[in-house]
Order: sequence, then structure tokens, then C-alpha cells
Amino acid sequence: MSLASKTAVNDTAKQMLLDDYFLACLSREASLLGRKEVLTGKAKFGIFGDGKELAQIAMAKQFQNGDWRSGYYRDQTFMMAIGQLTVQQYFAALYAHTDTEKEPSSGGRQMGGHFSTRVLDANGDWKNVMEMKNSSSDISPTGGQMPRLLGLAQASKYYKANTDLHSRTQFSNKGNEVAFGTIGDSSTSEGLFWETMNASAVLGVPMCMCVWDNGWGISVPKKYQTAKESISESLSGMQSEPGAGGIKIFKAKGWDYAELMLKFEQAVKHSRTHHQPVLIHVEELTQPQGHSTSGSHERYKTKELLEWYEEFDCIVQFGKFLTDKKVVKQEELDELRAKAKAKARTEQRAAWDEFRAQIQADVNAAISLLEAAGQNEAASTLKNNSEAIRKDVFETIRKVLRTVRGQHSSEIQNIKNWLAAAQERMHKAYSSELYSERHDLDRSVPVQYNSDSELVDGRVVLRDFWDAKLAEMPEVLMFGEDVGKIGGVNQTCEGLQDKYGELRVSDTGIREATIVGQAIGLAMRGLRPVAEIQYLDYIYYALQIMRDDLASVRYRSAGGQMAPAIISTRGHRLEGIWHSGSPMGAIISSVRGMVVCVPRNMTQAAGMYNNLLKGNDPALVVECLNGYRKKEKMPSNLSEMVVPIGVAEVVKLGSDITVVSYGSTLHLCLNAADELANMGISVEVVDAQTLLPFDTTGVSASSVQKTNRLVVVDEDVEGGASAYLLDQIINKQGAFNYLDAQPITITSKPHLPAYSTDGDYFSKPSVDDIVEAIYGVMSEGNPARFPKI
Ligand SMILES: Cc1ncc(C[n+]2csc(CCOP(=O)(O)OP(=O)(O)O)c2C)c(N)n1
Repeated sequence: MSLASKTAVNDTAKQMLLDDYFLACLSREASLLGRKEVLTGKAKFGIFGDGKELAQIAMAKQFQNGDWRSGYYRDQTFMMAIGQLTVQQYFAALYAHTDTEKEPSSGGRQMGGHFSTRVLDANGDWKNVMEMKNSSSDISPTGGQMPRLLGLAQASKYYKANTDLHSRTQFSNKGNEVAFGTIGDSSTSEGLFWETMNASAVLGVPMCMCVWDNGWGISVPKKYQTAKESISESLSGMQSEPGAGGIKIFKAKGWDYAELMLKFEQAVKHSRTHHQPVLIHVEELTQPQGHSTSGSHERYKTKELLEWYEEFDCIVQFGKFLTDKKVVKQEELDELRAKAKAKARTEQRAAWDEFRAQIQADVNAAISLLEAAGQNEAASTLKNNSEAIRKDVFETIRKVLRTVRGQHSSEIQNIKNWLAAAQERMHKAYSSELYSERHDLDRSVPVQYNSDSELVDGRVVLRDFWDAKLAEMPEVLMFGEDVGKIGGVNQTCEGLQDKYGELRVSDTGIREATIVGQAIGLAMRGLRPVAEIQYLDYIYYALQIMRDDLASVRYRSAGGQMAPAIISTRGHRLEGIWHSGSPMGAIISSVRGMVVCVPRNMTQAAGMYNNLLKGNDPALVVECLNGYRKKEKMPSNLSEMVVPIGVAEVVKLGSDITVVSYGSTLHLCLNAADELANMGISVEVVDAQTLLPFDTTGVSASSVQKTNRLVVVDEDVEGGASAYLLDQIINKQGAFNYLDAQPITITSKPHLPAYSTDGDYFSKPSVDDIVEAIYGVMSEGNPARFPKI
């Protein structure tokens, strides 16, 4: 219904208007109360959606079941309007309630204002997202929600065009879904925003980008943020022309209900029907309470502006619109506002009571146990603290247990038992769901060969593997720079676009962050994207989004969402500063929550991909740059073979010293082992295979138990991945107990690897370096038998 043109309204329309007014008031009252809760110390931090209510109600009106949102912390009204957030849940999030029944967005892991809907059931299986209104899980880095948005929108395009997927009605109705983005005007300064807008126009996807423009990014006004001080003007070059692609641009004033309704209706209808991106630039929004609970905006906004905020407050203007149109009298509106205020207060109290009750249960249990054990002082400290939280409980109990060390009684044992169980609960609350709780990545199907298996280039193994997977799995799509037409710079997708079409094997622009973003959004919608980053050295453009979004999605939604995307790249060594890097330490420190595979050859890589495609975790696979032309035997069960993930492998048996390595350096280690054998040293070589998770069955430590010596070799810098491996093997696996010699690492030089073969030799570990370092360890222990070189 187009309200804009109506002067008189019928009863249904009147009820809808009053419902909208009530919701705007309810959300506003929640914001006002939220700030008070923070300022009185009941919550840590608050960031609210006051001033943005009407625009979000207009957006919600166009949001259908199966649609997706990728937005930011101002969207509470929208979430309430689509029925995915109650005021009670809103406050549960503000207090950080760890129960996902009470706080479904993140189970208290994220600060309030970070919204998410639960699209996985308790077993981690997909729900029917077409029966729901869906919001991907928010993140705090401003603009970080943009790359994922592109993928969410692209999924509709893929579902529409790929008829093999039309039966998957749990995920899509033939691609009819729109992905809605929201972003503050200042955050459009981020490159990610521009990358997303450009790519959305190039791809032609149903994406509705809503910019909430209040003119400020905390204290920095628009003139320092946006060219022409208007994001819609800045983007006008991307404005669609008839017959050409581009973006359709709409503008609306944030306080004008009728205009908002009209523009949102037009824009979203267009995007849904034509699969074209639209921008809705919502201007003249206010921010009544300022940016957040950290500081007040009176410091940097003028009195005139704050007066304008009052006059053009969207609820005030909406009320005026309703009374001017004689829909309702002012008294009725006042009554609605009062009702909203009372409801917000009631729900806030309920949230607080529930939040306190579950903590108090632990406090009370601890007090009883402490009293029973005669620890009355500790018990009364807890008793006297009416705001005790779990930290207080744990601190008190742990301190008591330290004090009574060496004493034994059933009462003390009861405390210990309680603590162990509570620790398990806290682990579940705060540390579970980093990876899929199914822990099934150790699945394995050994590789098989025929008697006449051919020797082929490594890249051919991968090409034939992907050929088989694309044939078997319509949900698999591959994309990246040069992946489509030429089949990748290393020809691992050679001929696949011709065979499976541009939709499934495609070229992208040079835009690593949104390539990963595409993968995130597509995977969140039930597809199996394989996104290629052309070279490992360029992954830094995407590393932020891998860390902040992809790696954390399951964790930050407390198991409510997942994005099992595969990011495929190649690295370690070839030639030159920008094509030889192996910054594995930096990467694995950044992407906990992802699987990181470092296959030694393309057969292993294929087996790992096969495993990942069956799993529920996102992954990075780093193929060896220098491995594509090396000969490998073509497996006879290419499509079925599965390499277990998290399982290291002894690739050469030995008895004197253990060398743990991976990727390209593994081959150098094997060469070094041959030479060392001639020098009387028997080297056992272990291939780590995966860095996250690393060697879950303790193959490395078992080897050290036999050899009593350990060398870790990689081509990251000193203190990088080799330090991680050393820590894992020595401390976590306990190899410290078996060592007869100081363990060493062999790494690259601290600078970027220099160009040319000589540059490589003098920058990275060579066979000579490895032979001499290993020999050095042996010589240290037995100089008579192994005299110094
Ligand atoms: C990448 C990044 N840089 C800085 C911040 C800190 N920060 C949080 S909100 C904000 C301002 C955002 O302004 P805008 O996008 O206009 O949204 P608004 O809050 O005004 O709705 C800043 C700088 C952040 N969260 N992320």
C-alpha cells in the first residue's frame, strides 16, 4: 500500500500507522533506558538506535522471509520490526546474558547492538531460512559488514540461475531474496564500502544498501568524511542508466515517514525484480543521545544542531504527520508513548531479573559450599556483595582452594567438584563454537592408485578434482582473479568455465576483501564457495575480513551461524618479494576459527578440499606455488579420497632426529634427509599438513620420543609459524620430556624474500642450511662421531 499518496486512511492502515508509531516509541524508550543502565553501572557499554527508528521501520516493511540483513549497531528498531528482537532480549544483550535462549544474537559474547538471528539449530544443522527473516551476525569494525553483504546478495543470483538448486527451497525461492545492508554515513569512507558498491554493480545482484546519514562519525562531521558531503552524490557515477548496469540511487529524509515508505518500497521492489543493486541514502537523521555511552556529543555539536535534532526527531515528525493527517489525536499518541515507556521498563526489569537470577544461583551455591567447608570469611565476602558476578565467585573459590592446598576433606572436594563443573559451563559460555562442535575433520579415505596411474603435473590433479566436484555438487562455485576464462594463473581450473559456465567458475575484479566477502555471504546461504586469492602475499587485503568476519562468525554468534567457505591460495616460494612470502605465523594468529591447510602437494590438497567440502568450518588452503608443475601420480579415487585434517604424517622414517615441516620446505627437508643419511644421520620427517588444527594425535611428539631431537623448519620469519609449532610440540604435546638436545627452528631471514634464484637462496632456508643445522645438532651431542664442519 502506498501511504504517501493517501490523505484519508482506513482502519487497517490506521492500525498499521499506530503500530509503527508504538514500535518507534518502544525502541526509543529502550535506547533511553539503555543509556541509563550503562551510566548506572549495570552494563558496560551502550550504543543505540535512537533517531533511526522510522527509516528502519520502512526497511522492515520490505523485508520478506528468506531475505538477509548485513548491518551495524544502530538497527535495533529494524530487528524489532521484523520480529527478531524483543526489548527483553535487547537488554539481555546489554547485560551480556550468556544463555542464547535469552540473548540469541551472541549469547552475551558481543556488546549490545550487534544483532544476529539463529539460522542453525541446536545440532548445528541449517534451519529452513526461508521461513525466517535473517540477519547475519554483526561485527564492530565499521564497514566490515559490507563484503559479506555482497555474497549474501550474490547467493540470490546464483540460486536463481542454477536450476539444479531450485529444489533447495530451505535456502532460496529461486533467488527471489534481497540482501539489505546498513551502514553509517561516515563508515562509507572505508574502502570496503566502495569495493562492495562497485562489485555489486559489476555482478548485478539484489543488494539494497541503506546509508543512515546523521552527518557525523562520532565527532567528525561529513566534510571530513565524504566527497561532496553526500554519499549519493559521490556515488552518482555508478548511477544506472537505462539498458546499462550500475546502481539505482534513491534518497529520503529520515524524519519523513511517507517518503521513507515510498522510497523503500520502490527501491526494494526494483532490486528484487531486476536483481540490481540499489542505494537508499537516508539523510537528515538525528542522534538524540549522541554516539554512544562513551562521552557526550555536546562537546562537538552546536546548540543549533541539537535544537534541530529536537524539532526533526523522527518520532516527533511522525506524530505531527499523523495528527496533521487527522489519523489520530495528540492524546492518543501520548498514550501510546506512555504505554511504550512502561513496556520498555517492564521488559528491561525482566531481563535484569533473569540475568541476575542465574548469576545469583552460582553465588548462592558457592556461599553454601564455602560455609560447609568452614570458609566463612570468604562466604561472607560473597554474601555482602549484592552485585557479585561469576568473576567474584571464581576468584573467591580459587583463592580458598589455594589457601587450603594439601588439606583433604569431602567439603573441600565438593568445592573442587563444583568448580570443575562451573568451569565447564563457563567454557561452553565463553569458549565453545570456535570450530564446529562436531569435531569430524579427522575423517579419512586413503588415496588409491591404479597399476597404470599416470604421472601428471600437480595442477592436473587439482583440475580433475575440481571437475569432479563441480559435476557432483551444484552448490560449489569457484571464483577469483583469472579463475574463469583462463582457468587460473596456474591452470588448476583449466577448461572448467567452458564446461560449467560463467556462473560457477568466474573471474572477479582485483578486490581480495570482497572476494572473501562473496565467499562468506554465499556460504552463509548454504552454498559451497571456493574463493581464490591469487597469491598468498596479497592475502593481507583480505586478512582483516577473514579475521573479523569469516573466522569469528560461528564463535560470535555462539553457534547460531556458520560460513563454511574455502579460501584457496598459493604461496611459500617462487620468485621475488611479492610472490614468495609465507607469513603463516601472522595468518594463523589472526584466523583462529578457520582451518589452515598447508598441503605438500596437490594430491594432499585435493584430499583436504574434499574433507572441507563435507565439513562445517571455514578454511584457508595454501597450495605450494612451486608444486603445480611437479609430477604426481594421478589417484584413481580422486573424488572420494579424503585427507584427515589435524593429522600430521610421518613421510620418512628415521631414528636420530625429528624434523617437522610443511609445504614447500618439506621437500627440502626430504632432500636434506637424503644427504644426511650419507653422513650417517637418520632423519625422521614429519609433515604437519595442517597448522590449524595442528597434529591433534601427537605424531610429532611421538617421533621425538623416539629420536629425542627436534628441528622445526619453515619459511616464515623467526618467531612466526615455527615458534607456534615448537610451542605446540614441546609444551602442548609434552615433547619437552623426551629431548636430549636443544630444539631448533630453521626459518627465513627477517626481510621479505629477495628476487631471483640467488635472492631466494640467501633469503629462505636452503637444503644446505637444513643439512648443516641438523648436522650441527648431532655434532653438539657427539662431536667425535660428527666433527664440526
Ligand atoms: C574500522 C573501525 N574504525 C573505527 C571504529 C570506531 N568507531 C565506532 S563507530 C564510529 C563512527 C561511525 O560513524 P557512522 O558510520 O557515521 O555511524 P553512526 O555511528 O554515526 O551511525 C567509529 C569511528 C570502528 N568501530 N571500526
